[in-house]
Amino acid sequence: MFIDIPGELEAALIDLPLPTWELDGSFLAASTMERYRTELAATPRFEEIAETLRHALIDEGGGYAVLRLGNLAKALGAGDRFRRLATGFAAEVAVPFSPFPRWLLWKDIGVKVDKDPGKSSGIGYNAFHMDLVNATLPPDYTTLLCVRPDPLGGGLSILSDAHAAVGRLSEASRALLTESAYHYGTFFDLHEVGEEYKPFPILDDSDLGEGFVRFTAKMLERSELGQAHAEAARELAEELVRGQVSFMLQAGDYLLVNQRRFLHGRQALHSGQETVPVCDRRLLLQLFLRARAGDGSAE
Ligand SMILES: O=C(O)CCC(=O)C(=O)O
Ligand SMILES: [Fe+2]
Repeated sequence: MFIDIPGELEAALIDLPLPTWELDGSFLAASTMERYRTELAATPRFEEIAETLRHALIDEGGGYAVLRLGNLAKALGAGDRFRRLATGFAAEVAVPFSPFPRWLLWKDIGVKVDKDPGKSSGIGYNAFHMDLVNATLPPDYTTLLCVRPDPLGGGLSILSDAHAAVGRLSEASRALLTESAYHYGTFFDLHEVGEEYKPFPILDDSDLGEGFVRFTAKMLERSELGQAHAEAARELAEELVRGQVSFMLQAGDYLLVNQRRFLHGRQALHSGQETVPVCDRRLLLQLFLRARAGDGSAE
């Protein structure tokens, strides 16, 4: 679901004087959200675009959206003014927050040639996953703002409807996925995402098409799992790939993913990243969102 910004709205947003945001603990401050909302609501057709965005993320069959902010990025650069606008759009969906004390809201995802290639900021295939999978309360939304795509042309984003993939599995596999037999990764100094969840079930008792499918295909390679449980997880990974959509994020594209509906990942970057100067490499900015109580997507 790609959402274009009408020209009249772009023009108004380029001139909009959004102030620096403030934080309240790990969350965007309510006063900032109110201020942004007031300023944004006065621009032409903003409410309509915000409503389209919410529908794309929450409605039946939906679960992700790409807001095309490329013209705004071109006009404003990728600095604070542009980030404030993206933060304003995000706050229309849910409450922006940072689980990592090190990062104030937006976290850089650059390209590191010597990192585990399959992990965030690695150069390889980043397999289907949800972010913060091993937290009892993962972010309801994960969002990625593309500052620069891979100049060599790799790095397609991949998305897959998690509940649809689960629906294609056998009863027996689904039953295995409801058992607390899975674990992945470490958990250290994370805020507002609950406790470490270890071991965890991939599915809640009854997968009614809602709730998290707590899955990361990275566990298949990196966690010791029992054979039957690993096999069921592998089947889920295969179904996710079977149902995937892929597209290239362009500069200024803002991908928002409802983590209760869709899992995400990324194809490998193009070979030869070590020849690209660090300042020209692919760069995304990541921001997490917490659903507002009672908006239908919270538990
Ligand atoms: O690089 C990407 O496009 C996705 C990165 C990602 O999913 C992550 O870092 O959690
Ligand atoms: Fe991710």
